[in-house]
Amino acid sequence: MNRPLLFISCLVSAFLAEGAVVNVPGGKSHPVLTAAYGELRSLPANDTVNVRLAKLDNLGKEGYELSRKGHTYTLSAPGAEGVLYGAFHIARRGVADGVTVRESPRFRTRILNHWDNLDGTVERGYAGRSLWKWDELPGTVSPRYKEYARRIASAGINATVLNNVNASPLILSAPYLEKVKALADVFRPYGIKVYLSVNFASPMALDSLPTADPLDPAVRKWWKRKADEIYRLIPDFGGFLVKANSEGQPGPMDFGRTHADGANMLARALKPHGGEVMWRAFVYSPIDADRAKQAYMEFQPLDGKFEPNVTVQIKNGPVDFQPREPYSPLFGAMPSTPEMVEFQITQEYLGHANHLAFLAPMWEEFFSYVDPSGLTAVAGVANIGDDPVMTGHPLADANLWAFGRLAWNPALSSEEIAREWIDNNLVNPDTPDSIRRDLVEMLTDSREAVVDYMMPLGLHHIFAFGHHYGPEPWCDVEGARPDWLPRYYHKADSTGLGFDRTPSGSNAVEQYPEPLRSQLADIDSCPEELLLWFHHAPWDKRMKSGRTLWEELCHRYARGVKKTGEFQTRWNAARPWIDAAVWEDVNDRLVTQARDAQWWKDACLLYFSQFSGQTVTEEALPLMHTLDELEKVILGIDNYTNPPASLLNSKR
Ligand code: GCV
Repeated sequence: MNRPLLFISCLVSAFLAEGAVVNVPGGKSHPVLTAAYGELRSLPANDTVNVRLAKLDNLGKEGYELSRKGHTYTLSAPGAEGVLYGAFHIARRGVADGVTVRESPRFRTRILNHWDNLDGTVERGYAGRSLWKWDELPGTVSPRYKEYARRIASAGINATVLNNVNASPLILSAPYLEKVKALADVFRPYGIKVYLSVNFASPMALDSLPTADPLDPAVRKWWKRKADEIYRLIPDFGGFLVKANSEGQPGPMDFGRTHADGANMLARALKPHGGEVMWRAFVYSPIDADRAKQAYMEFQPLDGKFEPNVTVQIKNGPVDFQPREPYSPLFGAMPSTPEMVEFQITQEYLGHANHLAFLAPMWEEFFSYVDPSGLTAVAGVANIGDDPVMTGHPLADANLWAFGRLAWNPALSSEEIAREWIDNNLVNPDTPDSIRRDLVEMLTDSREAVVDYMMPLGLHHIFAFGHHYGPEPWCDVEGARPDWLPRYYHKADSTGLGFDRTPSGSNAVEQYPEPLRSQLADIDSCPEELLLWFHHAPWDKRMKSGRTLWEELCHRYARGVKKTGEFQTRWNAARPWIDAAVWEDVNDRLVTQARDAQWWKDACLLYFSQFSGQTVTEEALPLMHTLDELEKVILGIDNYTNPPASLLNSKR
């Protein structure tokens, strides 16, 4: 078997066959319908698809109804997009014989955020360079743009922000807008709208205005003209994503204004064209308040002050995409303001493209706390680059798929999504059920394994400085902001471990509604997964398992390492059923993951044992490194200096 690793791989291979019989209604042509019919015709020749365009109760323009009798499908949809999504549903063989399914997306906007820079680099990208070849555009349009569009549309994604939220003003210059138009033209037939991240100081940078004050008439006029210019080129342009007054980015507060003033000014410029603003709530400054409290403190008082076409985009957790965080308390706290969630598909904090970490369980967990009906949209920071499989780790493709599927239907389970992806993309059709089951379990266990070997029990942000890959709970960088350093978060001392966010500490718990607030504030009712997020727990605290906190910590680190060994065993067993190149690639990465898990366990347990005053338990032995050795490792983005020999035993 040598199938390309694509969501729609069955379609791609079917291009070689004669193609299905597709009966379509007459009438006007539409670019999305043309693409949809193309997808349907590339189904196997023994399939027949009857397409009907009809108004259907309770189905929006992206919805569809689909039934199958043997090899004959009936696909009805009110709009072209529905036909396209229905076509992809057939392609993934998602409908049983004799059954009728009705589908429509839960969220209006299902959007990727690319953190791609105009120089071709990708911030927190681990899959090569940017897919967008800005130097060649608009003259040369790479075939990979269409491949990308089909691929994300097949997962149900309908929008994309092309550039980094740390935005270069240049993206709004006339030559770049021509490039953006070329991409929008490729994406349109796949139902994908283009958005741009904008730099709030663009009027100053591009046209030398003396200010970017959102209440200044000349600034308002500048943005209005810019919006008009964009819509002349791209009539269905989606709008702007903005990171303002965050990590050094300019924003309205530089001019004594509020986030609402800034967002509303942009919203008014876009409104006549039907565009919208996604304004990020990822803000924190080096002030006394606990970093986990700051987004709420800054944004909650602005509830009701935003224009209707502004949505506040909030990261899933209150700090920054950690392997496990509680949900951000801003969700549900701004009832008069549209809110959307930002997930991170790229694995900045979960082992980059080296570690298997299937993220559907993390997002499923989020939706178990946050009611999807309170959200208008879902964003995912893309894990896409120009490497051959686009996502670096071949199994990270499942995360892109999971993001799209959960943005379509947040009630789907991680198991269902994993199975769907494995069946359509990973294994060949003769694969025994037991192997499929093992692979599903390997995926669905993987995120918890990462939590265990990196940051169990609610520990967070104990990474090496800067690139967020390996462990450095001891990290100290002269002059660095305290809230960028691990000690700020783990607060290990002789009495215990963890960040006290109860009323006796930072009182971050007060931002959560009752009864959750009281549950989190009480050390005995706080879920153990979040214990050290909310509490400075004593080393001898008795856990549910009967172990002390210290013993439980050892147990969880050991369990994480053990899991990485099991992944290798399962992967070995699946070898005959998987494309050889994909198997080899993943196998190498699993070896690296197992090495790193050991490294995390040794580093964290040896470091924390200095405070607990206890030795590492039997279960967490052997230790392959000494703390001295590990503290001498100077981590770099792609390498490290002074590695102990044990860290060199890997191909990556
Ligand atoms: C795009 C974290 C990341 C940054 C990122 C930022 C954000 O701090 O480390 O690389 O910047 O989040 O989401 O804006």
